[in-house]
Amino acid sequence: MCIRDRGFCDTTPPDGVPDLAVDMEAGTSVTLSWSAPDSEGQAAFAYDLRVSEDGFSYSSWASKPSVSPVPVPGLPGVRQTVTVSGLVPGRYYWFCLRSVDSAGNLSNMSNLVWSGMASAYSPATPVGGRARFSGIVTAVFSGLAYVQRVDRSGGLAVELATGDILLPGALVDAMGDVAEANGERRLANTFILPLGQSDVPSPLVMRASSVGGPAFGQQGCMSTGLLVRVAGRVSYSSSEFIYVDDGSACPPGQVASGVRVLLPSGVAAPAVGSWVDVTGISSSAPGTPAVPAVRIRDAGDLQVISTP
Ligand SMILES: [Ca+2]
Repeated sequence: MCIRDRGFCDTTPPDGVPDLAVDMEAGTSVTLSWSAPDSEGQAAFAYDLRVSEDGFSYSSWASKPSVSPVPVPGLPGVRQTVTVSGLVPGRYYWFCLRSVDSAGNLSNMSNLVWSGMASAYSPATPVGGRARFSGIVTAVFSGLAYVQRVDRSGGLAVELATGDILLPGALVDAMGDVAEANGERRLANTFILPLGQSDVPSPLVMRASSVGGPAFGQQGCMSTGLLVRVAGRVSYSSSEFIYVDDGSACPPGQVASGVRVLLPSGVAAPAVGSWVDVTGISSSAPGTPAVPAVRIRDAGDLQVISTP
């Protein structure tokens, strides 16, 4: 826009804000902060902060509601904050900040930030509740990823939306509806925010009798969703799964002693009597009730130590 001021025509917008950040989420409000942009060496004239539940583009920005009140722009570089309230728990919100100078020149969009107004997942979260789970992706199957906490204290299956591409080692913040399949919890209708890339953690070594944890009548702590490692003798073998028996007691009523290990297609089943070292996700297989199972990712997860 050209407004003549002191004899010159100002067509230079303030700089875009590159460091908009979510500082705090509390109940129905979120606190954002950013560094005040440079407007030709001066403070900008005003901010326009917008909120959206489905992201932003330059063409959609103007149709999103503005947030008010927002602070008056400070001098370039000054850190500024605003608390946005009245948000609905269980939804996620995008925020985008732009500023204008006194001639009405509108800056570029800031970086986008996302706030998931959902509580962190815990086994006490009811099915149907909205929850959030952050961690490292350890395995990706068709339409499903397994995410575990960085400290390996828990894991969760996360349904992938069409087009979601995740690699093992991805650090993610996932939010979705808590659902259950085969006795195993998962997040459905998921929104996944990638945060970076790390290494896939080492598997947690456990006895066959601990796979799945108490939710499956097993011992120990809740291990569903974790990358684990079990070793033992093959007590049952079929093209789809084997049982690995390490001498620990497993729930009765299964086809063989030990814990079930699910084989992906193309992975040959070792014969009964083989000794194996298995890495995979502590998961479950359909049944009444569902049975605990280690879900291996690929042939490299099944090491045959000896054959009969
Ligand atoms: Ca200007």
